[in-house]
Amino acid sequence: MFSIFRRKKSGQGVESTTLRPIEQSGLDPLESRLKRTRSSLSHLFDLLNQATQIDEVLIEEIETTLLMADMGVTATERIISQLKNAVDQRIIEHPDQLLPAVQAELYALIEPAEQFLSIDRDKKPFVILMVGVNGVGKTTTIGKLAKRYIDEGLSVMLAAGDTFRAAAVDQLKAWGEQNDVPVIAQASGADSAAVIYDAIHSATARGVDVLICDTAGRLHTQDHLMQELKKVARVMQKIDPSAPHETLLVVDAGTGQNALAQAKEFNAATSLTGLVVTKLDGTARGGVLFALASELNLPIRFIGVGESAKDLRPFDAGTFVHAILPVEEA
Ligand SMILES: Nc1nc2c(ncn2[C@@H]2O[C@H](COP(=O)(O)OP(=O)(O)OP(=O)(O)O)[C@@H](O)[C@H]2O)c(=O)[nH]1
Ligand SMILES: [Mg+2]
Repeated sequence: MFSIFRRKKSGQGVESTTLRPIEQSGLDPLESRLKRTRSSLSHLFDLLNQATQIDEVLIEEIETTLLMADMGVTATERIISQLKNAVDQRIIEHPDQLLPAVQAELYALIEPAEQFLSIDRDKKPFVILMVGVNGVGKTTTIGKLAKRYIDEGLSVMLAAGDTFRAAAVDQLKAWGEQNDVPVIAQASGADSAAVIYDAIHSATARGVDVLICDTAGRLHTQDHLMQELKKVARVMQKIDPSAPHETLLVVDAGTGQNALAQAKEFNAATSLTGLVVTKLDGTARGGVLFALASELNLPIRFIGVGESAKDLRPFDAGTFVHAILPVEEA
Protein backbone atom coordinates (compact mmCIF):
# COMPACT_ATOMS: atom_id res chain seq x y z
CA MET A 1 0.00 0.00 0.00
CA PHE A 2 2.83 2.36 0.80
CA SER A 3 4.97 1.60 -2.17
CA ILE A 4 5.75 4.65 -4.26
CA PHE A 5 2.71 6.71 -5.23
CA ARG A 6 0.89 5.02 -8.05
CA ARG A 7 -1.94 6.20 -10.18
CA LYS A 8 -4.42 4.83 -12.61
CA LYS A 9 -4.19 5.62 -16.28
CA SER A 10 -7.43 4.98 -18.07
CA GLY A 11 -7.47 1.66 -19.83
CA GLN A 12 -3.97 0.77 -18.73
CA GLY A 13 -4.49 -0.56 -15.23
CA VAL A 14 -2.17 0.79 -12.57
CA GLU A 15 1.22 2.19 -13.29
CA SER A 16 3.81 4.42 -11.70
CA THR A 17 3.57 8.14 -12.16
CA THR A 18 6.61 10.10 -13.11
CA LEU A 19 7.48 11.99 -9.98
CA ARG A 20 9.67 15.03 -10.33
CA PRO A 21 11.13 17.16 -7.57
CA ILE A 22 9.85 20.73 -7.90
CA GLU A 23 13.25 22.34 -7.84
CA GLN A 24 14.26 20.56 -11.02
CA SER A 25 11.06 20.29 -12.99
CA GLY A 26 10.06 23.93 -13.26
CA LEU A 27 6.45 24.58 -12.41
CA ASP A 28 3.82 23.14 -14.63
CA PRO A 29 0.68 25.27 -14.85
CA LEU A 30 -1.35 23.40 -12.24
CA GLU A 31 1.52 23.44 -9.76
CA SER A 32 1.91 27.15 -10.20
CA ARG A 33 -1.85 27.77 -9.88
CA LEU A 34 -1.90 25.76 -6.66
CA LYS A 35 1.18 27.40 -5.22
CA ARG A 36 -0.56 28.72 -2.13
CA THR A 37 -1.88 25.32 -1.15
CA ARG A 38 1.48 23.88 -2.05
CA SER A 39 3.21 26.31 0.28
CA SER A 40 0.70 25.54 3.05
CA LEU A 41 1.96 21.96 2.74
CA SER A 42 5.63 22.87 2.46
CA HIS A 43 6.04 22.42 6.21
CA LEU A 44 4.71 18.87 5.84
CA PHE A 45 7.08 18.31 2.94
CA ASP A 46 10.07 19.51 5.00
CA LEU A 47 8.94 17.59 8.05
CA LEU A 48 8.70 14.32 6.15
CA ASN A 49 11.82 14.90 4.13
CA GLN A 50 13.99 15.84 7.05
CA ALA A 51 12.73 13.30 9.59
CA THR A 52 15.50 11.21 11.11
CA GLN A 53 13.26 9.00 13.23
CA ILE A 54 9.61 8.06 13.39
CA ASP A 55 8.05 8.75 16.77
CA GLU A 56 4.86 10.03 18.45
CA VAL A 57 6.00 13.66 18.24
CA LEU A 58 6.55 13.43 14.51
CA ILE A 59 3.19 11.75 13.91
CA GLU A 60 1.48 14.45 15.97
CA GLU A 61 3.20 17.15 13.99
CA ILE A 62 2.09 15.55 10.73
CA GLU A 63 -1.47 15.50 12.08
CA THR A 64 -1.39 19.20 13.02
CA THR A 65 0.01 20.15 9.62
CA LEU A 66 -2.72 18.24 7.78
CA LEU A 67 -5.43 19.89 9.89
CA MET A 68 -3.94 23.32 9.31
CA ALA A 69 -3.96 22.68 5.57
CA ASP A 70 -7.77 22.32 5.75
CA MET A 71 -7.87 18.58 5.16
CA GLY A 72 -10.55 18.28 7.84
CA VAL A 73 -10.75 15.90 10.78
CA THR A 74 -12.03 12.80 8.94
CA ALA A 75 -9.39 12.82 6.22
CA THR A 76 -6.62 13.65 8.69
CA GLU A 77 -7.63 10.88 11.08
CA ARG A 78 -7.67 8.39 8.24
CA ILE A 79 -4.20 9.34 7.07
CA ILE A 80 -2.77 9.29 10.60
CA SER A 81 -4.31 5.94 11.51
CA GLN A 82 -2.99 4.40 8.28
CA LEU A 83 0.46 5.78 9.04
CA LYS A 84 0.39 4.46 12.59
CA ASN A 85 -0.74 1.03 11.39
CA ALA A 86 1.97 0.90 8.79
CA VAL A 87 4.59 1.83 11.41
CA ASP A 88 3.21 -0.74 13.90
CA GLN A 89 3.24 -3.45 11.26
CA ARG A 90 6.74 -2.45 10.19
CA ILE A 91 5.56 -1.67 6.65
CA ILE A 92 7.16 1.69 7.32
CA GLU A 93 10.49 1.32 9.08
CA HIS A 94 12.53 4.17 7.74
CA PRO A 95 11.74 7.95 7.65
CA ASP A 96 12.40 7.92 3.88
CA GLN A 97 9.20 5.95 3.45
CA LEU A 98 7.03 8.62 5.09
CA LEU A 99 6.67 11.12 2.26
CA PRO A 100 5.62 8.59 -0.40
CA ALA A 101 3.37 6.96 2.20
CA VAL A 102 1.55 10.21 2.96
CA GLN A 103 1.25 11.00 -0.71
CA ALA A 104 -0.13 7.53 -1.42
CA GLU A 105 -2.68 8.01 1.35
CA LEU A 106 -3.70 11.43 0.03
CA TYR A 107 -4.17 9.89 -3.39
CA ALA A 108 -6.17 6.96 -2.01
CA LEU A 109 -8.47 9.44 -0.25
CA ILE A 110 -9.16 11.61 -3.23
CA GLU A 111 -9.02 9.18 -6.14
CA PRO A 112 -12.64 8.03 -5.76
CA ALA A 113 -13.74 11.65 -6.44
CA GLU A 114 -12.07 11.59 -9.86
CA GLN A 115 -14.97 10.86 -12.17
CA PHE A 116 -15.02 12.97 -15.28
CA LEU A 117 -18.35 14.35 -16.42
CA SER A 118 -19.41 12.72 -19.63
CA ILE A 119 -22.14 14.22 -21.73
CA ASP A 120 -24.73 11.63 -22.69
CA ARG A 121 -25.32 12.35 -26.37
CA ASP A 122 -28.67 10.53 -26.22
CA LYS A 123 -30.00 13.37 -24.11
CA LYS A 124 -30.83 16.34 -26.25
CA PRO A 125 -30.31 18.58 -24.49
CA PHE A 126 -28.08 17.20 -21.75
CA VAL A 127 -29.16 19.52 -18.92
CA ILE A 128 -26.66 20.80 -16.36
CA LEU A 129 -28.02 22.73 -13.37
CA MET A 130 -25.58 24.91 -11.45
CA VAL A 131 -26.24 25.64 -7.79
CA GLY A 132 -24.36 27.13 -4.85
CA VAL A 133 -24.11 30.00 -2.39
CA ASN A 134 -23.54 33.60 -3.50
CA GLY A 135 -20.37 34.53 -5.28
CA VAL A 136 -18.75 31.10 -5.43
CA GLY A 137 -18.30 31.20 -9.21
CA LYS A 138 -21.43 29.59 -10.69
CA THR A 139 -21.88 31.98 -13.60
CA THR A 140 -18.16 32.11 -14.37
CA THR A 141 -18.01 28.31 -14.35
CA ILE A 142 -20.95 28.21 -16.78
CA GLY A 143 -19.01 30.46 -19.14
CA LYS A 144 -15.95 28.23 -18.86
CA LEU A 145 -18.01 25.09 -19.42
CA ALA A 146 -19.73 26.63 -22.45
CA LYS A 147 -16.32 27.32 -23.97
CA ARG A 148 -15.12 23.78 -23.20
CA TYR A 149 -18.13 22.14 -24.85
CA ILE A 150 -18.11 24.47 -27.85
CA ASP A 151 -14.44 23.61 -28.35
CA GLU A 152 -15.42 19.93 -28.23
CA GLY A 153 -17.83 20.54 -31.10
CA LEU A 154 -21.06 20.43 -29.08
CA SER A 155 -23.85 22.95 -29.43
CA VAL A 156 -24.57 24.81 -26.21
CA MET A 157 -27.37 26.98 -24.84
CA LEU A 158 -27.45 28.88 -21.54
CA ALA A 159 -30.47 29.56 -19.32
CA ALA A 160 -30.41 32.71 -17.18
CA GLY A 161 -32.12 31.15 -14.18
CA ASP A 162 -30.66 33.78 -11.83
CA THR A 163 -33.55 36.19 -12.00
CA PHE A 164 -32.67 37.71 -8.64
CA ARG A 165 -29.87 40.06 -9.56
CA ALA A 166 -30.39 42.39 -12.53
CA ALA A 167 -26.73 42.15 -13.47
CA ALA A 168 -26.78 38.34 -13.49
CA VAL A 169 -28.47 38.11 -16.90
CA ASP A 170 -25.98 40.56 -18.43
CA GLN A 171 -23.09 38.60 -16.95
CA LEU A 172 -24.37 35.39 -18.54
CA LYS A 173 -25.10 37.15 -21.82
CA ALA A 174 -21.53 38.45 -21.93
CA TRP A 175 -20.23 34.87 -21.64
CA GLY A 176 -22.76 33.82 -24.28
CA GLU A 177 -21.60 36.52 -26.69
CA GLN A 178 -17.96 35.65 -26.15
CA ASN A 179 -18.65 32.06 -27.14
CA ASP A 180 -21.41 32.70 -29.65
CA VAL A 181 -23.88 30.76 -27.54
CA PRO A 182 -27.60 31.62 -27.25
CA VAL A 183 -28.84 32.70 -23.81
CA ILE A 184 -32.48 32.28 -22.82
CA ALA A 185 -33.50 35.01 -20.39
CA GLN A 186 -36.53 36.90 -19.09
CA ALA A 187 -36.79 40.19 -17.23
CA SER A 188 -35.29 40.18 -13.76
CA GLY A 189 -37.78 39.15 -11.11
CA ALA A 190 -39.24 36.47 -13.39
CA ASP A 191 -39.74 32.97 -12.05
CA SER A 192 -36.48 31.06 -12.30
CA ALA A 193 -38.22 27.75 -12.99
CA ALA A 194 -40.21 29.36 -15.83
CA VAL A 195 -37.03 30.65 -17.52
CA ILE A 196 -35.45 27.23 -17.31
CA TYR A 197 -38.64 25.56 -18.59
CA ASP A 198 -38.58 27.89 -21.62
CA ALA A 199 -34.93 27.14 -22.18
CA ILE A 200 -35.45 23.36 -22.21
CA HIS A 201 -38.28 23.80 -24.71
CA SER A 202 -36.14 25.95 -26.91
CA ALA A 203 -33.06 23.71 -26.63
CA THR A 204 -35.16 20.64 -27.46
CA ALA A 205 -36.70 22.36 -30.48
CA ARG A 206 -33.27 23.42 -31.76
CA GLY A 207 -31.60 20.06 -31.09
CA VAL A 208 -29.04 21.62 -28.74
CA ASP A 209 -26.53 19.20 -27.19
CA VAL A 210 -25.91 20.86 -23.81
CA LEU A 211 -28.12 23.27 -21.86
CA ILE A 212 -26.45 24.86 -18.83
CA CYS A 213 -28.78 26.53 -16.33
CA ASP A 214 -27.65 29.29 -13.99
CA THR A 215 -29.40 29.85 -10.68
CA ALA A 216 -29.24 32.63 -8.11
CA GLY A 217 -26.81 32.25 -5.24
CA ARG A 218 -28.52 31.04 -2.09
CA LEU A 219 -27.47 30.14 1.40
CA HIS A 220 -27.79 26.49 2.22
CA THR A 221 -29.59 27.57 5.39
CA GLN A 222 -32.40 29.37 3.50
CA ASP A 223 -34.99 26.64 3.34
CA HIS A 224 -37.43 28.42 0.98
CA LEU A 225 -34.64 28.99 -1.54
CA MET A 226 -33.59 25.37 -1.32
CA GLN A 227 -37.22 24.45 -2.02
CA GLU A 228 -37.08 26.65 -5.11
CA LEU A 229 -34.30 24.43 -6.49
CA LYS A 230 -36.55 21.42 -6.09
CA LYS A 231 -39.24 23.29 -8.03
CA VAL A 232 -36.76 24.00 -10.83
CA ALA A 233 -36.03 20.27 -11.08
CA ARG A 234 -39.73 19.37 -11.01
CA VAL A 235 -40.54 21.83 -13.79
CA MET A 236 -37.71 20.48 -15.94
CA GLN A 237 -39.06 16.98 -15.49
CA LYS A 238 -42.35 17.98 -17.11
CA ILE A 239 -40.41 18.11 -20.36
CA ASP A 240 -37.74 15.50 -19.69
CA PRO A 241 -38.33 13.19 -16.71
CA SER A 242 -34.60 12.41 -16.56
CA ALA A 243 -33.55 16.09 -16.22
CA PRO A 244 -31.45 17.59 -14.79
CA HIS A 245 -28.81 15.14 -15.96
CA GLU A 246 -26.15 16.77 -13.85
CA THR A 247 -26.60 19.01 -10.80
CA LEU A 248 -23.31 20.67 -9.98
CA LEU A 249 -22.68 22.37 -6.67
CA VAL A 250 -20.06 25.08 -6.97
CA VAL A 251 -18.01 25.78 -3.84
CA ASP A 252 -15.23 28.30 -3.26
CA ALA A 253 -12.12 26.52 -1.96
CA GLY A 254 -11.18 29.67 -0.05
CA THR A 255 -14.07 29.10 2.36
CA GLY A 256 -12.32 25.99 3.68
CA GLN A 257 -14.42 23.82 5.98
CA ASN A 258 -17.46 25.99 5.24
CA ALA A 259 -17.39 24.59 1.70
CA LEU A 260 -17.83 21.16 3.27
CA ALA A 261 -20.81 22.39 5.31
CA GLN A 262 -22.37 23.89 2.16
CA ALA A 263 -21.87 20.67 0.25
CA LYS A 264 -23.49 18.60 2.99
CA GLU A 265 -26.54 20.90 3.17
CA PHE A 266 -27.05 21.20 -0.57
CA ASN A 267 -26.59 17.48 -0.95
CA ALA A 268 -29.28 16.85 1.62
CA ALA A 269 -31.71 19.28 -0.03
CA THR A 270 -31.10 18.54 -3.72
CA SER A 271 -29.85 15.56 -5.66
CA LEU A 272 -26.33 16.71 -6.38
CA THR A 273 -24.35 14.66 -8.87
CA GLY A 274 -21.04 16.51 -8.71
CA LEU A 275 -18.94 19.32 -7.34
CA VAL A 276 -16.94 22.13 -8.85
CA VAL A 277 -14.30 23.61 -6.53
CA THR A 278 -13.33 27.12 -7.62
CA LYS A 279 -10.73 29.76 -6.77
CA LEU A 280 -8.00 27.25 -6.00
CA ASP A 281 -5.56 29.72 -7.52
CA GLY A 282 -6.15 32.27 -4.78
CA THR A 283 -6.15 30.16 -1.65
CA ALA A 284 -3.94 28.07 0.61
CA ARG A 285 -6.97 25.99 1.53
CA GLY A 286 -6.92 23.49 -1.33
CA GLY A 287 -6.69 20.73 1.29
CA VAL A 288 -10.47 21.08 1.53
CA LEU A 289 -10.75 18.80 -1.51
CA PHE A 290 -9.63 15.94 0.72
CA ALA A 291 -12.31 16.83 3.25
CA LEU A 292 -14.92 16.94 0.47
CA ALA A 293 -13.77 13.66 -1.02
CA SER A 294 -13.62 11.81 2.27
CA GLU A 295 -16.92 13.04 3.69
CA LEU A 296 -19.15 13.09 0.63
CA ASN A 297 -19.75 10.41 -1.86
CA LEU A 298 -19.69 12.88 -4.77
CA PRO A 299 -17.43 13.28 -7.77
CA ILE A 300 -15.34 16.44 -8.00
CA ARG A 301 -15.99 17.13 -11.67
CA PHE A 302 -13.95 20.28 -12.20
CA ILE A 303 -11.61 22.64 -10.43
CA GLY A 304 -11.41 26.39 -11.08
CA VAL A 305 -7.90 27.82 -11.07
CA GLY A 306 -8.44 31.33 -12.42
CA GLU A 307 -10.96 33.73 -13.86
CA SER A 308 -10.61 33.17 -17.58
CA ALA A 309 -12.34 30.63 -19.81
CA LYS A 310 -9.38 28.28 -19.93
CA ASP A 311 -9.09 28.10 -16.15
CA LEU A 312 -11.46 25.21 -15.56
CA ARG A 313 -9.95 21.75 -15.45
CA PRO A 314 -11.45 18.31 -15.12
CA PHE A 315 -10.38 17.08 -11.70
CA ASP A 316 -7.49 14.64 -11.98
CA ALA A 317 -6.56 13.20 -8.58
CA GLY A 318 -2.98 12.19 -9.44
CA THR A 319 -2.08 15.53 -10.97
CA PHE A 320 -3.67 17.36 -8.04
CA VAL A 321 -1.81 15.41 -5.35
CA HIS A 322 1.43 15.71 -7.25
CA ALA A 323 0.94 19.44 -7.64
CA ILE A 324 0.49 20.08 -3.92
CA LEU A 325 2.88 17.53 -2.44
CA PRO A 326 5.64 16.43 -4.75
CA VAL A 327 7.78 13.36 -4.09
CA GLU A 328 11.28 13.02 -5.40
CA GLU A 329 11.76 10.59 -8.23
CA ALA A 330 12.44 7.06 -7.05
N1 LIG B 1 -9.44 33.59 -9.03
C1 LIG B 1 -10.56 32.99 -9.39
N2 LIG B 1 -11.70 33.69 -9.45
C2 LIG B 1 -12.83 33.05 -9.80
C3 LIG B 1 -12.86 31.68 -10.10
N3 LIG B 1 -14.14 31.34 -10.41
C4 LIG B 1 -14.86 32.48 -10.29
N4 LIG B 1 -14.08 33.52 -9.93
C5 LIG B 1 -14.47 34.92 -9.67
O1 LIG B 1 -15.40 34.95 -8.60
C6 LIG B 1 -16.27 36.06 -8.74
C7 LIG B 1 -17.72 35.60 -8.59
O2 LIG B 1 -18.01 34.76 -9.67
P1 LIG B 1 -19.49 34.54 -10.23
O3 LIG B 1 -19.39 33.57 -11.34
O4 LIG B 1 -20.18 35.82 -10.48
O5 LIG B 1 -20.14 33.84 -8.95
P2 LIG B 1 -21.66 33.36 -8.78
O6 LIG B 1 -21.63 32.13 -7.96
O7 LIG B 1 -22.33 33.27 -10.09
O8 LIG B 1 -22.24 34.58 -7.92
P3 LIG B 1 -23.79 34.93 -7.66
O9 LIG B 1 -24.50 34.80 -8.94
O10 LIG B 1 -23.76 36.32 -7.13
O11 LIG B 1 -24.27 33.95 -6.63
C8 LIG B 1 -15.97 36.66 -10.11
O12 LIG B 1 -15.16 37.79 -9.93
C9 LIG B 1 -15.20 35.56 -10.82
O13 LIG B 1 -14.31 36.06 -11.78
C10 LIG B 1 -11.63 30.94 -10.02
O14 LIG B 1 -11.55 29.72 -10.24
N5 LIG B 1 -10.52 31.65 -9.67
MG1 LIG C 1 -24.05 34.13 -10.79
